Amino acid sequence: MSTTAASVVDDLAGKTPNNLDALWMPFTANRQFKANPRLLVSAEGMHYRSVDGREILDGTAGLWCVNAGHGRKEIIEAVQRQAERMDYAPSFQMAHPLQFELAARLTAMLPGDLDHAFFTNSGSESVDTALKIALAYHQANGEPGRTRLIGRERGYHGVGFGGISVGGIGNNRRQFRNQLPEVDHLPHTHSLEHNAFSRGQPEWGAHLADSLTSLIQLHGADSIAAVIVEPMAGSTGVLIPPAGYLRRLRNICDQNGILLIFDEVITGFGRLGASFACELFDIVPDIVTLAKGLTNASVPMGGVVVRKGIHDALMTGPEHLIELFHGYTYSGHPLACAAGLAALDVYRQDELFDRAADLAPYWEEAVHSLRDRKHVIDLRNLGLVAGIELEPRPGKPTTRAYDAFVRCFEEGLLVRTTGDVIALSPPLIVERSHIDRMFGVIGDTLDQVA
Ligand code: PXG
Repeated sequence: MSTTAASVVDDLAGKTPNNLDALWMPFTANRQFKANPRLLVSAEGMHYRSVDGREILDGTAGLWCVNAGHGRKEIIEAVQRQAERMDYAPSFQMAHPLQFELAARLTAMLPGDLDHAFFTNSGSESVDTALKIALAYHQANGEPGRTRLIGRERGYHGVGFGGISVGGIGNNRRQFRNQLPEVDHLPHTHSLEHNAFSRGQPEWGAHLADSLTSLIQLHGADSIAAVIVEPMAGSTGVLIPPAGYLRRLRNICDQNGILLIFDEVITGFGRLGASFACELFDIVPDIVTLAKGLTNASVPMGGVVVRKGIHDALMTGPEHLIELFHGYTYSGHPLACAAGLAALDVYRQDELFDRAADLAPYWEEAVHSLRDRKHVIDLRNLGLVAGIELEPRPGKPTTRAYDAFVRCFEEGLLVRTTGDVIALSPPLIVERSHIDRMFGVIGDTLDQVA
């Protein structure tokens, strides 16, 4: 029997490979994982199937990205069709039609004059691109001294050097040490003392945005290029912005000529029950970074959307010269664009962003039903996101949440943990019955975990 290259996909779909050694896995305890691997081999709708044939309910939309659920036929067909028509087109000084169409449709979804999209292949690349655009903008705008970048403690902006510099997660920085020099951080907004068990946006904490004023006093407004925040911090363990906080940041940035970047890699595409966080909070940032849900995660893709004024400030000088010395081989890759166009269609046709908003109250009740379960010290929710914070084991932080994650997986539920927080972010097609099952499994698991 002749084997085709494609049959490799089928051959490997049902077994654990003999050699796990050659692969160095990202953000994974490699040795621990390989001693007891968890392999997923197929996915449809709300479920994965594991290599041992078990159905796993997806409580995390993969990694916050499969917003329309798995295996969407519309997306598969679009990618297949494009793969057959044209695999790749050069992205520098050449183009193909799909990328213009996707840029037009994407920018039409964003508020205000967020009118121009630059494509990347990941959230990390989107963040580094956004930071570079901010710097280039100020230079073009006659303020080359604006070079400082402000992030936030506990922020996650991917793993590029720009992203870890403005990011505020110690572990992601410590091993590498050498980072962008002119960076400072706002305080994070998490407070168990004031906000534990809040529903939706906590009341306390808008004043924390005023720390930006202190940083402006410290460094001088004319040295600061941009502030970058996740409108809702996901990776660090689901920190919901206090009511009024983002508005204050916007105002302070406006008063001081500082660009505001919303990193919407997680919050984009319906996650919070609105198209984007900027729509939900009615705030127009200057730059938005995207990835994940842009293609429903079917093909890697990211994007940066900027306001007209930023774009136009760079579209100056002789027309034969490149305006921004930045880009990727795979910027606007044809397969990614096909996937993106199809994903946007699916979101619209299935009205998934409204669906997330409609389900959010039920979700909130389910989240807070865990209040009296063992180890729970906080519950947080917004849209279809939840954070369940556990009391750390004395001297062994993160191990309790990790044990809960492994047990949930054994019970057929995929959750995500970060530190001692269990984070949930299901596909937006989730049904009430799935929600009941998720919180049932988690509640029982917490009672069993030591
Ligand atoms: N910005 C934000 C806000 C993110 O959440 C990135 C940038 C980087 O994206 P890429 O595509 O380069 O990974 C992210 C990524 C988790 C988790 O479980 C979160 C992310 C990635 C993997 C896991 O919290 N966010």
